[in-house]
Amino acid sequence: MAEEVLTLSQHLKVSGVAQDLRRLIVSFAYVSLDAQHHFPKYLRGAAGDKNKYGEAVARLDEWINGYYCDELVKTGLVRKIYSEELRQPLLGSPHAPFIVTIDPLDGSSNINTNNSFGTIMGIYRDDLPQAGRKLVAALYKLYGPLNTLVYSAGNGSHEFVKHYDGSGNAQFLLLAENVKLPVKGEVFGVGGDPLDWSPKFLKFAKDLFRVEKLKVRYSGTFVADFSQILHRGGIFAYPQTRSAPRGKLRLTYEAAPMAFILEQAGGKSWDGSRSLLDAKALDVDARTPLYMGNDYLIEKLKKALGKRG
Ligand code: FBP
Repeated sequence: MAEEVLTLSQHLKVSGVAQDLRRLIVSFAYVSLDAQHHFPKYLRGAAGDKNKYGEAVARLDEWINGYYCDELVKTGLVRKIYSEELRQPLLGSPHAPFIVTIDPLDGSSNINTNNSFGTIMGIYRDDLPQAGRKLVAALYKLYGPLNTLVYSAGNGSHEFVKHYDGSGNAQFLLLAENVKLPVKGEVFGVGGDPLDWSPKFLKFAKDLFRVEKLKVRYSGTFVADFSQILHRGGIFAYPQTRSAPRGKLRLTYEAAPMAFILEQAGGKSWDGSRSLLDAKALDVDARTPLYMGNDYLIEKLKKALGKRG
């Protein structure tokens, strides 16, 4: 399989992605492969401090953030990094071409249970605040049974899997090019407490079983649940609730990059008023209600909530 399949570097080149952007994506991809060898040392326990949201920080959260930020700065391609784990953006090379947003470890609650978790990265040329439509690329890394990476540079969304080449070196080989959501959705996952959802949303969710005959797939890791939708179609939501009117997931670090990848795969995203790619937050840590999936299901949701936008 290794001979005739494109590597990530080759795919970026034949896709005509700009050289500086190719170098950044490839650098991150291989750093993310190397990072995994270090995980076991940081699996157990909390780092002891709290992050900017007052949440206990897992040791792996802290280590991955430090490792990725250091390696991204070393590329010389990044002038600023906004990280979910950093109180202030990290400054890199002043004249470098890119601004990076990163959720270094998405799915922290799944570390100790050895369930899938991942990393989400957004890449801009202009500084924030920006709407997600200004992304030049987005990618996510999924540490699951397979070690995969999905990227889009506005040229469709493409999935790569870690594999060893003839010389025993880890490579990212093309697994699925220009992935598109299946026309008919099969699965759905919704976060938050159902008893805290709005009555209209609760009725919509019941219809996903009753009318749409979808199956529940919810793991507690956004990138893993997103991967279900990307491959099987359906809808993922972390809705606004009475106790959390802005939902849980964060616009800059999680929603915008994943909405970029999703819309390149033919899916639609929504925040309750607009596409998540059109939402803009002055507060880089702002949370957002998040709905992502097949267009017909997002349209059905808008109707169920009595919204048009
Ligand atoms: P972290 O960034 O702290 O991991 O929180 C994000 C997240 O883990 C998402 O990956 C996931 O979709 C959601 O929280 C799960 O939330 P809940 O535990 O409330 O179901």
